[in-house]
Amino acid sequence: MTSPAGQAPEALNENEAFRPHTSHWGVFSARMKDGQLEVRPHPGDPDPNDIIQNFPGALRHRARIAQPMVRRGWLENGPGPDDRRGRDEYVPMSWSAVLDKLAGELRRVRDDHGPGAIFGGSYGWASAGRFHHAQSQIHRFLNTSTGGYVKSVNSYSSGASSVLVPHIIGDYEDLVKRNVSWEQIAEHSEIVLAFGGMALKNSMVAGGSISRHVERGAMERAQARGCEFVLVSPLRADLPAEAGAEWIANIPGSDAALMLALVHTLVVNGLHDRSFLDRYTVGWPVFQRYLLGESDGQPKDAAWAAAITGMPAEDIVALAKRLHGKRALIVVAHALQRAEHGEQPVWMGMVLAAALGQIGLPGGGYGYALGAIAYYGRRYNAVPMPTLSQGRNPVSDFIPVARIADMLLNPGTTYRYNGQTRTYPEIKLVYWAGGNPFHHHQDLNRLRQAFARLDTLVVHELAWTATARHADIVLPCTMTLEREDIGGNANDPLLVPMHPVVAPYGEARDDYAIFADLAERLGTAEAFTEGRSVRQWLEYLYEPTRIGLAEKGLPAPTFAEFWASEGYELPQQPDDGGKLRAFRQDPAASPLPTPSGKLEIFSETIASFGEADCLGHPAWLGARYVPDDANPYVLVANQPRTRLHSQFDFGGHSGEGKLRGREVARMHPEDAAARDIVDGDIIRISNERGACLAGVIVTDGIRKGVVQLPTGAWYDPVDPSEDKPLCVHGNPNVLTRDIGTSALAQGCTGQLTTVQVERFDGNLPPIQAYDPPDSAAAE
Ligand SMILES: Nc1nc2c(c(=O)[nH]1)N[C@H]1C(S)=C(S)[C@@H](COP(=O)(O)OP(=O)(O)OC[C@H]3O[C@@H](n4cnc5c(=O)[nH]c(N)nc54)[C@H](O)[C@@H]3O)O[C@H]1N2
Ligand SMILES: Nc1nc2c(c(=O)[nH]1)N[C@H]1C(S)=C(S)[C@@H](COP(=O)(O)OP(=O)(O)OC[C@H]3O[C@@H](n4cnc5c(=O)[nH]c(N)nc54)[C@H](O)[C@@H]3O)O[C@H]1N2
Ligand SMILES: [Mo]
Repeated sequence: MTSPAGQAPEALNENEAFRPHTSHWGVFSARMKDGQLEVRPHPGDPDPNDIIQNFPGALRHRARIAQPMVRRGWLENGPGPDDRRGRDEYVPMSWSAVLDKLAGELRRVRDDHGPGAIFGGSYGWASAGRFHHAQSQIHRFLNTSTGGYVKSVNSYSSGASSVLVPHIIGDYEDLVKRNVSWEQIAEHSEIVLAFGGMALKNSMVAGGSISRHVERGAMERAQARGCEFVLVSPLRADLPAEAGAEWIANIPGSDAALMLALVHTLVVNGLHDRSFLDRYTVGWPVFQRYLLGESDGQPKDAAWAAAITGMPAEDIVALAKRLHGKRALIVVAHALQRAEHGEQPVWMGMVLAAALGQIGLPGGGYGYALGAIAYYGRRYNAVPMPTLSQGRNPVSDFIPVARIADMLLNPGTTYRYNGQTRTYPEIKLVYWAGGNPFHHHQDLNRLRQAFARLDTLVVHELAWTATARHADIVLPCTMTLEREDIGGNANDPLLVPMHPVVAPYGEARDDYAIFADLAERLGTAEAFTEGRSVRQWLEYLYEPTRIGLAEKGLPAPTFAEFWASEGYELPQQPDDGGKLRAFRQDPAASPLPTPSGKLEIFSETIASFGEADCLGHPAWLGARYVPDDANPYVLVANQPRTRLHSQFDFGGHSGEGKLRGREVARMHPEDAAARDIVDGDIIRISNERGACLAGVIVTDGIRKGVVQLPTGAWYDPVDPSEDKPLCVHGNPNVLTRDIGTSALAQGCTGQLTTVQVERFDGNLPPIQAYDPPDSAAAE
């Protein structure tokens, strides 16, 4: 191995001490003993979770990719559209041969079509670790070595809110990360109204690292102090028992109507905070005319909302009165905006909090997405975090991230996004490292058609995900426990030396090493590697943190001292409520970064875009998920408890949560009885886009008429040559619709759809998702 990136990590210490590591779901330590991986959570974590227990079974699972592979059709016929992707054979190849081929293909696409024909958005969560962060690596590689790439903007998490919030509140990060904290809830909140809840299954996770899970304890302390929690959600488990919550099981997708009726009730009873609305907001008068029905003839009152939400009118009125006069916090989960018209509940949540006059007060106001991820509601670190520079992308073209299938299927056509009319580029090559579109995208049968159109699909993966199985070139990468790194998160104080505990699986290599050797072939090695080995990069990335500590007059360990430690506690910034608190204290001196400097209940900017599905003020635009005879249930496709997305679905903890190997759906007892379904059955969930099997738990913890199936079971088509094969494993994205939230944001709408459900009595097909695809003899 000649490139600096190829140097071996330090010697591994089998049978010895546990050494620190971290993951998106918690800091832990690990060791190999007698060939077995053992993991245990960080001793300082008050509420660790079992997702780390997916590591031992996953480490050497047959689903891992052992060597570089090339799809037979691509090898034989060269680059080009091919609907055999997803059902073709693979041919193993040596690293040097496969990288020669890939470098040649990158050169061809760049020279013949320009870098604007390369899609390198590569969305996905990858693994923790500040250096081996797959997106940073791939973007840095494409920027230095191919002349750039078409990127994606925003996320599947917050596609609608991250576009909306800058127009109406200000900086998105300030809203979710420097606003109401768990410390404030424990101490100050008197009532927390949580739309979509703050499920502990979700706050298990924080991208990058998390050393302390505080959410359960904070809710417990608040409740013991007398704080009331009210959960509005189709699932009771969306708040923990510790919150002692009252559960309102509303109809999915109806929250904006409920919020309108709550504000309507405040207004007609004179309970809205007029001085707050005058001083801190713009556009209330226009909105109030809509609210009272003066502009459209329909007052948005409790009786109107009762039919839409499934909540009795008198309960809506009582809830509005209960919110008044208290330190009230309105929480809106990300999930509510991952649906058609998802902008509306996010905007209405702000309006409700403003009408209560609570924004900017400790423990009060608007806690958008609080509890969805464990880096929300925390303090920021006071020193810089190690960060790998991605360099500059010479290509300015982009798509909103969830529009990928639209882009591939409709090159040259136009679409609306954030006030612009944009044109989809013509993409020839897609390069993915660190994400799984066959996990995250909607309408997977449509995604397969989109990928069939490409010249070339390249994937770096540690396991045979469905995305890897559709690729033309599959490059096996290391998993986190096979490499050294620095772990941390800007909202968690512990900086973690991540030690490797085992040698790479098969021929797997770090993403960095793969890109370094590709860059060598493209003549850009120096620009990509800057001549550093992995260890030299870690030392280099650590330096700004060390300098930050020294400048504060704090002990500033050298890299060697940090590396020998169990982790280093960084200083944190005060929990000061951020820009919203400062704005409340002095709106003239600390205006919000919106066009008016205030909270925008009416946005001139959004109104000027003229979109029918996102007006100048929040509104009820009609129900989007209405059951009918063909599809009588609303499906909630939310985040899984036993893993992060699709990661290590083949691990032990994820497997234990399944039923006869299938992902588990939840149904209400009356719905189950009507279909002769009992607890433990296998069901078939279907609609016009596709079908999947799932196990079923029958429970009264779900609203009648709603079926819930979490994401993350690997796509497992029984016969991939069919257009709409049955997924035998329970991936809900064969059912969800691939459509944007609105012309404003074009966000992901994967959370909700409508479906049919029946008992499955046929022979149960085996799970094949983890078996490597057929491969031919080596080249
Ligand atoms: N129906 C529906 N769909 C949804 C959602 C929903 O609510 N409903 N939620 C959406 C949301 S919020 C999100 S964020 C997305 C998540 O979608 P993704 O982030 O794409 O899902 P992950 O399973 O985390 O995919 C990460 C992939 O990276 C691989 N990986 C891990 N480490 C490395 C590494 O070091 N190098 C490389 N090359 N690969 C690595 C893993 O094996 C895994 O396949 O899903 C979205 N999809
Ligand atoms: N264990 C685990 N934790 C995770 C993740 C994971 O994969 N596994 N993923 C992480 C990521 S990337 C993200 S972005 C966050 C996502 O955070 P969210 O998007 O908030 O999480 P979800 O679990 O999809 O949805 C939360 C709850 O919203 C409820 N809900 C759905 N639709 C509606 C509706 O219309 N109205 C109301 N009132 N409630 C509704 C559902 O019952 C659901 O359980 O979670 C993070 N946390
Ligand atoms: Mo997400």
